[in-house]
Amino acid sequence: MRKLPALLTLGALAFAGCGSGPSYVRDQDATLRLTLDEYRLRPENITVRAGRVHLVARNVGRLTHNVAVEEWEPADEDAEPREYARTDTAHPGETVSERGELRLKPGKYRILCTIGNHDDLGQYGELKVTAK
Ligand SMILES: [Cu+2]
Repeated sequence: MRKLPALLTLGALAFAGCGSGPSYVRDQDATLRLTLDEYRLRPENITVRAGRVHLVARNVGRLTHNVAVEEWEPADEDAEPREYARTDTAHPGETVSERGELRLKPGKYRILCTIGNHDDLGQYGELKVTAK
């Protein structure tokens, strides 16, 4: 009986450590809920079902931020990545959402802050859109 908690702990550790890639946070009700600060966007890896998607980004930092959804890799290396959506600029303490209607097909997308050089400073993440 006394071994049970230890086994459970080991099981949890094994589960947390398995898989080679990043772990993805699954959205709730097709809404990507993101938190922004200097210079991060959390969760960094998020997954959502294809179709209509909503962005809700809360700025908990001290500078202004936003969120854009771009294609992961432009087909043409020299081309600017296509942008699918962008939120308004969020001032500290504000929550913003997407402008217009955002619909995404299955695939991999980049989510990032387009303000200043925040993207270069690490304010980006990966969005995986799945068919189901
Ligand atoms: Cu930013």
